[in-house]
Amino acid sequence: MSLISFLIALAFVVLAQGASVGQDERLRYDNYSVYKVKFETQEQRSFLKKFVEDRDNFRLWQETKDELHLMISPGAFSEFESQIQKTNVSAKVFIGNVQELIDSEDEANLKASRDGSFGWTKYNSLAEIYEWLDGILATYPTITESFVLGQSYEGRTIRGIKISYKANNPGVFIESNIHAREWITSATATWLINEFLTSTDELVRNLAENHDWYIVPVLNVDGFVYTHEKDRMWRKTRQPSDISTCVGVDPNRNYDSHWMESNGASSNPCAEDYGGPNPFSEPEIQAMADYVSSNKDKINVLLAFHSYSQLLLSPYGHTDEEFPPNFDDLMEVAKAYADAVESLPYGTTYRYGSSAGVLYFATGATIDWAYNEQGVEISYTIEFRDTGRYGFILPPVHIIPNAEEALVGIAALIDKCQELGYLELK
Ligand code: 0X9
Ligand code: ZN
Ligand code: ZN
Repeated sequence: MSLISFLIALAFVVLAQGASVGQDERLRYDNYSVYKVKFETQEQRSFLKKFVEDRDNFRLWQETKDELHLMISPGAFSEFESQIQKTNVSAKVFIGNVQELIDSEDEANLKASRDGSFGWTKYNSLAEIYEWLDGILATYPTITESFVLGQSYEGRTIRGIKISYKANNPGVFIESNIHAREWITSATATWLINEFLTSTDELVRNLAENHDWYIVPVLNVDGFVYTHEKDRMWRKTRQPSDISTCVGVDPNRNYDSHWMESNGASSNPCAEDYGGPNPFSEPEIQAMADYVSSNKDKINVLLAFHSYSQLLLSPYGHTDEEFPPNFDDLMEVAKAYADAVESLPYGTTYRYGSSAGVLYFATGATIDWAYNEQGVEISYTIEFRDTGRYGFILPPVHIIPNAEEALVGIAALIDKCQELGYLELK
């Protein structure tokens, strides 16, 4: 074969497969677009979800009560169009070329890396985060304490930091980056750690010093490294399956609480919301569960950081017909967070409600397990910026504004918890 016909053949292979591997071994998403698909019936929803489950050409980005956000490869566009017509739903593009967003994120990272490694004008790698954490622990040896949740499937250490200024404080646990591609979560978690230790603001000092903070900036360490080195859009863990060539489990479906009930997770290893072969099949989730259950008497509040959608979600995830005993309090506390965010000049709004009520059925999630099985009465999933303009590839200029929103939101949330009597020592 001549070189030119080889290149033409190669181009066809690349086109047919959609995502191609770039020179640095990272998956490329040239001309992949993301669509908001509005559906009306549950039949339409299941049909569309089935349709995208097994496919390299389609990826589920996000879903709400009446919308699916789907990433489509350029090669599969006509198939997508005919499915849309067949299902009789409407679709609107909101990201034209995913690779363009990844490229500008890379550029921002490169630029920021030139003047020092760690910071909040770019997204940091796991190595950078851990190195920074070591510096923090060395600088504040009496206030901070390092802890280890355990080891990931690929053998990485899952680290956390406890910040405690005095004895007998109520405890707040923050889980972050359980989903690999949700980079804004670890950026926000590290910024909060820094604020708690360095801010001179009255509100922040009170918040920092009167509560014990347990913060795990990156829970899904293998997935996170994979998003930096191979596939920016990876969500799950990296443990291979015994029954499929598809890799990974949705760690936020893997906790042992109503596991796999009510279609709250998929049994298909290729799906983005695969619940795993059994509860706690993922070592990262087992490690997290072990840590939380042995410290549950010290944890008054648990927050799980996610993106995107600008939502506060509380239990339950397995039913929308029944509500948890303190649902009214949970709504009042969520409202305090949303109101505080709205009081900032950015104009960001948060909605709130129960997971199953506002979003969709999701079983085996961190907050439901903490609430149902560990008695943590205040537990929320917080879905950070944005609502889809950039989705997971939120430009780094958003990091500090998003983190400021989280800070005032959490301060208001904790205040409300105090008022309602949830911060008593257990
Ligand atoms: O589906 C999820 O795991 C979360 N959304 S995300 O887009 N970040 O993947 C929401 C989970 C909320 N549901 C429950 N906590 N049950
Ligand atoms: Zn059940
Ligand atoms: Zn998530």
